[in-house]
Amino acid sequence: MFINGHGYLLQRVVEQQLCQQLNARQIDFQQLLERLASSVPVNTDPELLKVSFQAFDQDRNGKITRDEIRSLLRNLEDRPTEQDIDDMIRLLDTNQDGEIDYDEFVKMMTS
Ligand SMILES: [Ca+2]
Ligand SMILES: [Ca+2]
Repeated sequence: MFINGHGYLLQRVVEQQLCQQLNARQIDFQQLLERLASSVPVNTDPELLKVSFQAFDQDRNGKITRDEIRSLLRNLEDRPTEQDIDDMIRLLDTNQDGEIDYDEFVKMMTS
């Protein structure tokens, strides 16, 4: 199994995405992590949920595809395998249409 579960993985993605956004305001990664550590969990903050969904949905069509997940996770230090990506999609894609929409994403993050 890949790191400590998908919630943790998604949180890492959110951190990375927020870091990129905050870089423009001269906040470094260490400060960002401290800020995140002292703030509410990602899954209770609607703004963070939106940011994290948009981090995955790179073409902004409202659906996350396997390719989008793969290209985003490739940037993380803990590189997932194809099996990890399969597991993640299976977990998220509750209506099993092969893509993850915002409702499915939110349901997973807040459950
Ligand atoms: Ca998309
Ligand atoms: Ca779906």
